[in-house]
Amino acid sequence: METGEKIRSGNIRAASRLIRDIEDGEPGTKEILKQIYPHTGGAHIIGFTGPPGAGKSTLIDALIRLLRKRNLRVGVLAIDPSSPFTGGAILGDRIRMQKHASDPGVFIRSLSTRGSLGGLSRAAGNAIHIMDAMGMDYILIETVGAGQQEVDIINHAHTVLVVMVPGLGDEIQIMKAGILEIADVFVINKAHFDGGAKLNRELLIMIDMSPIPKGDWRPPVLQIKDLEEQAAYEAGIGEVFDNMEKHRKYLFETEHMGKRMHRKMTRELEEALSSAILDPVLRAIADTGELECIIEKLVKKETDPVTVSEEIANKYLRPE
Ligand SMILES: Nc1nc2c(ncn2[C@@H]2O[C@H](COP(=O)(O)OP(=O)(O)OP(=O)(O)O)[C@@H](O)[C@H]2O)c(=O)[nH]1
Ligand SMILES: [Mg+2]
Repeated sequence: METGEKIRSGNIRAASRLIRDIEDGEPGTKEILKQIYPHTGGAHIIGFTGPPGAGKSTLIDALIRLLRKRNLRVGVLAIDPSSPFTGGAILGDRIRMQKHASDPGVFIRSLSTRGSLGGLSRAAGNAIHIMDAMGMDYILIETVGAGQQEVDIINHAHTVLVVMVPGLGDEIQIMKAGILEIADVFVINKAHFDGGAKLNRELLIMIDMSPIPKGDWRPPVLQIKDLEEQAAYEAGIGEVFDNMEKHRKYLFETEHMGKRMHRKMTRELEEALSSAILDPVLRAIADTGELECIIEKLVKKETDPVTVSEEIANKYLRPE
């Protein structure tokens, strides 16, 4: 069987290898991505973002269990180096995650934020396509909500959950800038802890004050009880799932799925163009040592970035 077919049959080993080969820049991976692309589009993609330690991985782990109980297949992509998925967290979390390793209906991968040549968002996009082609019903992406890079990754999702936790103070304030533009559902973890009610109130006020057009989706604010109170926690997870489904339904029943797909495709095209045009040019000038010379000249102000870019474009992008 060819790699593309193996992936479409849900072969976890083939998918892992392809993701690794893409990361390593192995030749031939683009052909496989082309082959599988027509078989994507079936998965609902959910982004989870929020400050470090807010409980994203814990929430995802509980959702995996819920989805598996319903016989739904799930791919998980973790983009946080400190995430339990990537092995950076405390032992208990790692053991919890490993439970899923033997389940063929679960495929968990992590992407490192370090040394990801050619853009993390593109790498995430490719990994999502692979999981989608594998026939996953849901793809859950975890990122720590901070910079533009994370927002770019989140743009690959259909539904975005922002996970928050009381007591983080300033970090939350920082996160609030622009958060409404990306959040479809807010989840307050450990909601009954000190500051939980205040956080809830603040989020509701923020949503009330935002100019959401009438009839459009208003992000619900869900409150999750402590993990230790197992039944209450599970009930909270059920509510998260219900709201994921509600949002999915909303997207399909309105023009919003189309809008999101437009945004997603714009992003993917930009990333593919950068892979097809920018990367080879950068590689070419790096290999010849030209890049270093250019940077030296720039540092000494012997030239400027605009002039240099024009010269490079003339040299490398001129039609045959
Ligand atoms: N008591 C309690 N602890 C929780 C709860 N949810 C998560 N935790 C713990 O809080 C810590 C952080 O949770 P994670 O799920 O790793 O948080 P995260 O948002 O994925 O963190 P990063 O990936 O580092 O950004 C872990 O030790 C969890 O076990 C909860 O509801 N109650
Ligand atoms: Mg995590």
